[in-house]
Amino acid sequence: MENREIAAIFSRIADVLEIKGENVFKVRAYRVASQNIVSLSRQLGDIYKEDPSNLDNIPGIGKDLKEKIIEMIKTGELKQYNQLMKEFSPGFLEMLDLSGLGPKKVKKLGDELGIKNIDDLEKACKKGKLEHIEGMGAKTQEKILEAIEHFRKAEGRMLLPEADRLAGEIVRYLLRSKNFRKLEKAGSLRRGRETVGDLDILAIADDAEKAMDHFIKFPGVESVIAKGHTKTSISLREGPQVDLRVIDASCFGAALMYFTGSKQHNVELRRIAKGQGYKVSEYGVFAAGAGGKEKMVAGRTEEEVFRKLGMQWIPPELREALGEIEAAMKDALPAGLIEMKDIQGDLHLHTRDTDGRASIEETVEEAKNRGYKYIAITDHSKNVRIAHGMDEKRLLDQVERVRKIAQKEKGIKILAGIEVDILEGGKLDLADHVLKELDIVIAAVHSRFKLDKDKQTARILKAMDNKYVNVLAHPSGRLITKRTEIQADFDRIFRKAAEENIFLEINTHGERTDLNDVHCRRAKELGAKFVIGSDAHRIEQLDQIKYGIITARRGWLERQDVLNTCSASELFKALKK
Ligand code: DGT
Ligand code: CA
Ligand code: CA
Repeated sequence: MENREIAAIFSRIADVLEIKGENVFKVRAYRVASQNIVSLSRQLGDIYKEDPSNLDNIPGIGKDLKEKIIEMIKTGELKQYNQLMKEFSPGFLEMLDLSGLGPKKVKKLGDELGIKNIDDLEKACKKGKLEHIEGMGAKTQEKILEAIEHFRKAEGRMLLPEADRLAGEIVRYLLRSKNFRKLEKAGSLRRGRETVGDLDILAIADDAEKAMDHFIKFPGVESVIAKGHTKTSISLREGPQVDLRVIDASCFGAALMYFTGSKQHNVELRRIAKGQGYKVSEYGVFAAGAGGKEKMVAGRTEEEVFRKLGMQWIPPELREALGEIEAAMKDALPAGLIEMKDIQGDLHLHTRDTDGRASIEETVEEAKNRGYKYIAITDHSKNVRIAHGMDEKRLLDQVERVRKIAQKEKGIKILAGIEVDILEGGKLDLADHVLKELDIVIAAVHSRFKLDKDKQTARILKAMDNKYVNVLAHPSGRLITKRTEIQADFDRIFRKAAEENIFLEINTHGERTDLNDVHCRRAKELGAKFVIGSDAHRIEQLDQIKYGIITARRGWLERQDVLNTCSASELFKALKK
């Protein structure tokens, strides 16, 4: 069992014990264990194999929990957990996946209204039954309905990073068989959509039958949906379906294009090909030959197919039928579409001075390991109380420490910054005379997401008037499955950003990827510039920046549109206002 599966079980046990009204210390023990396991850099199974007593060194794991971990490593399950799950009707615990609903509320809904699942809950909310329950009310009810709507939209779909990780595991597993000559991820994952339905993998194999036999033995398999020579589908314990297709090398490019999609892109492409006298399918590009017989004229590689159709090769992230085909025919695709290797540094990072895990020094070390030329330390301001946000005095103290560390570092520039809250009326949470001391000021909305459109727009525009603001962080405020975007006139915000030399952030923390692809493309049209920030709260989260690159690419952004692709000296120039 993987660490994240073990951590998920402990976290679910904590929830369930809380619903059952068990001792708070016991509940907390499971929760802490779960969190600590998630942040381990090695697999528990490996630690155990090396020497079982090393499990004792993991913080927050006592004798009892250690036994349970060993049971899961050895048997792939936990009896206590299976037993606990039997005590609840199916669907009841699913309510815990709704944003804003914790164990306490779920228990109350069950006890007082007899609610058994999300459908019950939705009905109860619509009838106004939560209004009279202590600690809830009309507002909670509204929020729950919204959470349900979000949940339904995302149901059955994974977030991109999760899909990417799973597909990576499967491909690594498949490669252990010497049978595969080529493996490619296709579908929405290859296009980099922010959520992914099922996983599509294409292969060239020496022996298709053996390849499929190996595939269905993947350790994460729950069931085999259909098994054939050319296509086999499995479903995974973690949820999604995976389709593996074994393709003939002679038409691999055509198949890869077809199964990358999107559907709309395929339709448009075929229409244009038809106008040129070609028929395009997953088997290749065909032209009418002698005697009315069709002749295959391209298909081995994608490049070959696009060339035949008189187009540039289109990066998968752009294949959404949003003008990319026309552009490719005119040689007008973005020439320098941004890539991971263009990124020179990360300008949105938290430390343990507020709600991050790492010290400033550890963060700097991590950035150096990545070969970054610069980073910015940007903790929270005081308005974000749960994050232990800093007031002016604490910030100035941090700046002093950052400067000291910066002096000692040769290869990397360390910027002193802040992620300062935009208060309800548009004022910033910290005084100008302190902001003035910083190298970078990121302004962000973290509260009052529900203001009406005029007020919200005015609030943000006013914050952008502050002459020290360099970046507007996660401008739309949405979380993919959990929170809709704020109501605001984004065109006005994007125009103002362009005028005031304020960079719009693509924030890659958790479910943000905000700005999203559509906003990026629009903002670029309006002349705005961007920055991609990981907003990491732990050092491993610096990795997330790669998903911001994908978003930027889907938004047609090029290297020169993104601030943190430039050299350190250009960076300081760009931030001077
Ligand atoms: P997903 O899985 O919902 O996130 O989205 P996709 O894009 O991966 O869609 P999926 O898995 O149903 O199919 C993979 C690709 O195969 C899709 O992007 C385009 C192609 N495809 C599937 N069905 C059709 C179809 O009926 N017509 C056309 N033209 N292409 C299709
Ligand atoms: Ca798919
Ligand atoms: Ca599929």
